[in-house]
Amino acid sequence: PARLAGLHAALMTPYDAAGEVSEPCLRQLVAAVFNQGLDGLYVGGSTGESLLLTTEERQRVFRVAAEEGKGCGALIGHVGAISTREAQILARSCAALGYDAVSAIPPIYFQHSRAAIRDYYAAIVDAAEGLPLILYNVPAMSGIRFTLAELQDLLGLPGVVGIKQTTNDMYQMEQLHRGFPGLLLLNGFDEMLLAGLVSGANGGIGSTYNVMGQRYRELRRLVLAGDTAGALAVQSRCNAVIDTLLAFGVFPALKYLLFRLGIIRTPLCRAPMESLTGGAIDRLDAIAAELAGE
Ligand code: NGF
Repeated sequence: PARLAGLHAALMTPYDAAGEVSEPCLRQLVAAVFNQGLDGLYVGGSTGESLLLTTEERQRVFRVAAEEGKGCGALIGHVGAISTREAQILARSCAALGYDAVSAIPPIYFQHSRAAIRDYYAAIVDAAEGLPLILYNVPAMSGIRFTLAELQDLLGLPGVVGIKQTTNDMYQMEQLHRGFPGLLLLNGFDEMLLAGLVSGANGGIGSTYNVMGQRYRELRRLVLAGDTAGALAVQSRCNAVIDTLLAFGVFPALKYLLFRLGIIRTPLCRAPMESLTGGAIDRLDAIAAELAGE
């Protein structure tokens, strides 16, 4: 699925001052992401705080992103949930809204067997009405660490076309690349995009693409042109920013940048996600000024 390869922003969810999902800000953010020339949107993932939203809110975010982003690039809807039933409801929404693909974390919290996890993914494919499914492998957050053989089993399910690999394990990335020709293999950690691309990833999905989309496009262009040293220089510029974001909390810090860039109106995240602490503001203001000047 060539359309799904490339660089997709993991869309954030902006709120208004009362903490409700802000449709106008969401529309502005979608437009801002596509203005950076990115290939698509990953809607309602970790970055979208999806597990802190109600099912209705997640559906609203899907709808607004589709209304604003349709025709601008690929739309991937993250439908992962604790229950298969909720994931299926969300997958049906994505299908009805004309998304290009759905994606899902494995079911978390309860310790399910690998067979139950397989059934969960098969049920999502079933509900997605023909949309392809991209597995979301994120052991640091899900607590579920798949072996290569277990991933092979899931990738063999009808309808599963790819995997979003959010791990530091570049050995497994290369094994996926080598073992599954034609697999849609998307890098998860932005700070390792270069490593992921040279290990076989054919694109990436990231939170910091919301604000540094042009840098990541340049990085990928350089990799495709064979200029690894040039790509490393761009990765280092991205990582100098990411170091600061990680120090203050990636999501609140990113929201603050979007706020300073005039794209969203409040930098709030939804509790229990913490808000920004005072000490972060000066450094983030400097980053916002740097990004605004590019
Ligand atoms: O936030 C996480 C936690 N990962 C994202 C991305 O892989 C997934 C990554 O961009 C994502 O954004 C989503 O599902 O919405 C990091 O935030 C970034 O590399 C900083 O570490 O796994």
